[in-house]
Amino acid sequence: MEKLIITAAICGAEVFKKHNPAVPYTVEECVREAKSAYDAGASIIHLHVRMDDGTPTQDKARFKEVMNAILAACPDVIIQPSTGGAVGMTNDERLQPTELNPEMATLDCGTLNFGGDDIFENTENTIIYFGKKMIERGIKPELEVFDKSMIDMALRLHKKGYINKPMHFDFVMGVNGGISGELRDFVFLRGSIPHDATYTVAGIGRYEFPLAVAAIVDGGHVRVGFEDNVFISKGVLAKSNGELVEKVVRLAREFGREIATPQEARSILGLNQK
Ligand code: KMH
Ligand code: ZN
Repeated sequence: MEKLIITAAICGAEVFKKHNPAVPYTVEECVREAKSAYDAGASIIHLHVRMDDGTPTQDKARFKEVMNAILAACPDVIIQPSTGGAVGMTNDERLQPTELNPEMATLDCGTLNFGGDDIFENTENTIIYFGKKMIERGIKPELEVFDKSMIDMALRLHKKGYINKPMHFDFVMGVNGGISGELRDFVFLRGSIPHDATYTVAGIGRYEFPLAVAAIVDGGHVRVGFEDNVFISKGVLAKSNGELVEKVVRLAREFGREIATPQEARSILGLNQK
């Protein structure tokens, strides 16, 4: 089996210090969390950024500052900025970090309810617009799918030339409004992607580690981090993103799966070597 790529989603846009005091807002806090995850075995940092008061932002200058600071501490790590941002942001606001020519970025493949009155809007035209920008800028998209229909959308848009192969999916499972994190649903998603595609799984909340194990044994890849889950075990807050990554590394070792370095992750995902 291929080595395991671990992605750390270190802060997200919907989780705050009131949920876990270690959620990073400042540049220094982002570096601390990214480095803890990298040192533990993460090869990709999925990145959202905040203002110092915790407000989510897609500001290009803020992304540049945080990305440069993370790269100074973790020189070979793959930084994957979010183009999802936070609910309610405009498309061009969300796309700002792609102007920094990252190796990867997320591409959200459909609209969904996002709890309460929130709607995370990604119309077909939005996905096409984002897909074209990523092709133009040489960025590999991580195709965020919150439901099976979003895989179908990505496959249709691949046929129309807006998303290149080989495709790399992220099954985000357990969002309030998306597909659940049950094993049955994991098997359904996993069986719905092309044979030459890769995938990672991001289980939300209590689904994080059970789905990590499913991907480990299936030959997929794993995303963990405060964006998805702030607990190391039931009722116990994780001290850092690194602690969440360490747990995945332990689980992977139990099942005989080795951990990919960032360079190995680049070769598995077809990114240019650095
Ligand atoms: N914050 C969510 C609304 C992504 O990073 O592309 C969207 C999200 C997905 O987190
Ligand atoms: Zn995200």
